[in-house]
Amino acid sequence: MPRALIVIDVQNDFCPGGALAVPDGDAVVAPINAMMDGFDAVILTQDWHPAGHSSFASTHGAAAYSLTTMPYGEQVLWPDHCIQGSPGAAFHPALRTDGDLILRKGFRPGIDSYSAFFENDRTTPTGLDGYLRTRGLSDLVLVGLATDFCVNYSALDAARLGYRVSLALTACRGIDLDGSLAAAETAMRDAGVQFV
Ligand code: VGL
Ligand code: ZN
Repeated sequence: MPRALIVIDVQNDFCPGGALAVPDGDAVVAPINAMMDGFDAVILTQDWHPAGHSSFASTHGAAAYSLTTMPYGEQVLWPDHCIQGSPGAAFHPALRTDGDLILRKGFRPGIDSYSAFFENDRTTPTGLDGYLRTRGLSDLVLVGLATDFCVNYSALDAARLGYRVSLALTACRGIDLDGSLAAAETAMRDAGVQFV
């Protein structure tokens, strides 16, 4: 079965020294680079927010990592990160970017997009489902950052859309906000996501 590697958000702001650093985030780069040749397609995603994005705590005068309610539900407020065209939004400099598709998400000012498939209202599509289906890529391996947010949401949506989904855990790292890592692993397991 045609297999795609989906590399989620391996960007400077999610690596040590970045605005929203995931602990040990840069440790995913070497294993991901090594995996790339073993797939029929490689897709990389990039978190890509305009300045003043509604997911930024600073936009609301709120504390970073606090919660707010958006029209589409609960939303964590993050430090400013992955601003379009900024060094923080660039891929980690050692990441191979010779994949087939680079998909940007989170560019609408009023809505966040953790998942590579749907924005946080869970209905606005990014277009990735159409790309994968029209290329006949039915088997997905997810890697990247962060395990409990963008990787988790992407895996759950992919499973819901009918893909065979697995996570290469050695090539993922999480943020772990109030037990979010354990909750994400349980949710993914319940959705039929395989851990390899
Ligand atoms: C992410 C928080 C905010 C992620 C993106 O890539 O997991 N997390 N934006
Ligand atoms: Zn973001």
